[in-house]
Amino acid sequence: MSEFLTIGEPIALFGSEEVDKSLKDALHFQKFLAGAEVNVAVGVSRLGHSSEYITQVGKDPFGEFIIDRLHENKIGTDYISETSDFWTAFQLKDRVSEGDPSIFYFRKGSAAAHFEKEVLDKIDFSDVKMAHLSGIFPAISKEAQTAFRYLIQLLEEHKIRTTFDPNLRPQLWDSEAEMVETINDLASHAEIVLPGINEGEILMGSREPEAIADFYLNNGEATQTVIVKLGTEGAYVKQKDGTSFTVPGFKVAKVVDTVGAGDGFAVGLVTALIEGKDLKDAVIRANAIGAMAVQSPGDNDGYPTPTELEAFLKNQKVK
Ligand code: KDG
Repeated sequence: MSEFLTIGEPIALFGSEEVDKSLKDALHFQKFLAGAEVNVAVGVSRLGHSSEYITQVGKDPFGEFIIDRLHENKIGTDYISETSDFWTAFQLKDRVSEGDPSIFYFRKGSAAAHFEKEVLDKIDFSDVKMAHLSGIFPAISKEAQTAFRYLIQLLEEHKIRTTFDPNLRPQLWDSEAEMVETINDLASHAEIVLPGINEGEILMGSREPEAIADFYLNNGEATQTVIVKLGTEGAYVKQKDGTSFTVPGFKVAKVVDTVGAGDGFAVGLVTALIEGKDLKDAVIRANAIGAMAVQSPGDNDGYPTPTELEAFLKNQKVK
């Protein structure tokens, strides 16, 4: 079975090809595979590790497009169910010359939102070394959240190492209070928590990396390491034993699209840990893939092969 697994909602993404045009006015779009967790599976697989992606798609052209892209990326589809009753999600993303693009989702009541937890009973955990979870899937519906919590239980039973990215998406939650309470509860089950510096303000009222890390280190017994993503500045790491360090980010010549950088960060971290690298080297790789990700228009098409990663690490300077 696979070394890596994740669960999420896959999305057919239409990325505008017209810089600084609103989604209303843009006429030309390119279609990509997207979805935070599937991005991670793509990156892990591109670096040569076997990975499985858990979800449900609709029997529709977007669902078929997603399954084809998963096969193309050699991602296992054994735990993907299909339904004729609900559509696969899609989204529009604009192209901006500065800052983060805006995104419009068509995903409410999607096929993934109706994922049934029984599929999880089929999972073979025997070779799984790491699992990546994010706060998006539990936000899309009550069924998805129930399945997500069941998966956490199974991962705990099988003693699988887990990373958790809060990935705040306020538009998917009924209220900010519900989002904060649920995300922090889910984070308490992960060995490694990966909040973004801007998420700290919402999740525990601080933009201070150490305060964010301390919050999660005291949040639950499972959490051993917190890595606060600092954007272009790199990442701050703190561990349960009190050790802490900062790993600076890499210089990026031209930012094309910031979406997918956080998922790329998770790719670097997870693959390095699967390969037995130490935490500092894992965070260097995480920063590198985050920096590579922002230089392409799709969410995950900037993620490297092993050769591309090696070349990047050899040629780049830290910021
Ligand atoms: O991290 C990238 C994601 O934001 C994008 O692929 C879409 O999954 C998505 C989401 O819910 O925002």
